[in-house]
Amino acid sequence: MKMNFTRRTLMALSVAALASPAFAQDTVTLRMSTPASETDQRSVALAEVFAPAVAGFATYQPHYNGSLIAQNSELEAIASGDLEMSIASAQELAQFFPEFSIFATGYVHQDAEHQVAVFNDALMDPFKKTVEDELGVKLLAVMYLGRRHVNLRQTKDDLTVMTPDDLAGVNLRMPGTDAWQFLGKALGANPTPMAFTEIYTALQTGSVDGQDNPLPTVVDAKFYEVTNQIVLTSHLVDLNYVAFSKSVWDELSEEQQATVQKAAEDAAASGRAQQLAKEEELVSFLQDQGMAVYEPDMAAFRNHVQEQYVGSEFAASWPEGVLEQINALGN
Ligand code: KDO
Repeated sequence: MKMNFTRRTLMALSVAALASPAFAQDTVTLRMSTPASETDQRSVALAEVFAPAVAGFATYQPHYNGSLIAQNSELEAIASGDLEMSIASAQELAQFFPEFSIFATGYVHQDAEHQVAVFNDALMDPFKKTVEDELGVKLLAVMYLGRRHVNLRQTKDDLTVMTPDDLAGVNLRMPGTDAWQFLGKALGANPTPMAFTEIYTALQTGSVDGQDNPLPTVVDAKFYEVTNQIVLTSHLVDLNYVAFSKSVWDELSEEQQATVQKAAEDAAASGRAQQLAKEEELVSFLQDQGMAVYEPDMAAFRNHVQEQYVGSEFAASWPEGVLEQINALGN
C-alpha cells in the first residue's frame, strides 16, 4: 500500500494537535500505542523505567498489540493530537520523509552501539528537526529492536537458504510500508505486506511462508510454534525511536522536559541491555524447540541487498554524504 502523505497534510495535522487534549487537568496523560506486546523488552522498559520517572506530572498509558492505533499510523495519530507517544520505526518515518529510509536500509547499522552513535551524532539533527517542524513529533531516544533474521515455515530439509536466490518465490511477510517491502525484495524474497498482529495466524495457516524479525520477537510472539527454521541473515540491525508529541512537550516546564528526555534515554538503555541479552541466549532456546538455526552465505546476502539500494529511489532521497558519515561512526 502506498501512502500519499503530503507536507500540506502534515501542516493540517500539526495544527489540529495544538488543542492538546492530553492536558485535561494539571497532570498530562501520555497515551502510547505500539503493535508490540506488553512483554516485549521495549514495552517493559517504557513501563518500568520511563513511567515511574515521569510519574510526578504525567500518567503513562500504554496500549499494546496495536489495540489503540494501527501499526504505522501512530505518527499520524500523534500529529493530529490523538496520541502522545509511540515506538516509531524509521520505515514509518520514511512514509513522510523518504530520507529516513537510510536508517531502514539493510546492512547499514552494524550493531546497537552504532545505532546510538548515529542517533546522537550531529548528522541526525536535520532529520530530527524535520520531524519536529513538519510532523510535530520529537524523537527522544533510539531503542534497539535487534538483528532481523529470516524465519520460515519450511523445514531446512525442504528448503535450505544459503543465498538470496534460495528465497526466490518465498512469500515473506514484511510490514506494510514501501521501505519494508523494498527490503524484502532486496533479500530475494516475494514480500507480502501484513500487520504484525496478523503474522502468527498467517504462519499457522500457511498464507505466508515466513516472516523476518529479531530472535526476541520470534520468541515473544511465539512464532517458533508455527515455523521450522531461522536463517541468521542479520539483514537489518533494527531500531525504533521513542516518539513524543511536540505540542505536549511545549506545555511542559523545562525541568519536566529534562525529566522526560532522561526517562526516555534511560528506558532505551535498559531495553537495549535486555534485548541484547535475550539475543545471546535465544539461539539455544529455539534449537531446543526443534528449530534449525543457521548462518547463510553472509557475503552473498550483504552484496545482493546493497546492490539493490544503489541507484534506487530510496538512495536518491538520502542527503549527500550521510551514508559515509554513518559508516564512519561504525567499526
Ligand atoms: C514488524 O512488524 O515486523 C516489526 O518488527 C516492525 C517494527 O518496526 C516494530 O513496529 C515491531 O514490529 C513491533 O513493535 C512489534 O514488535
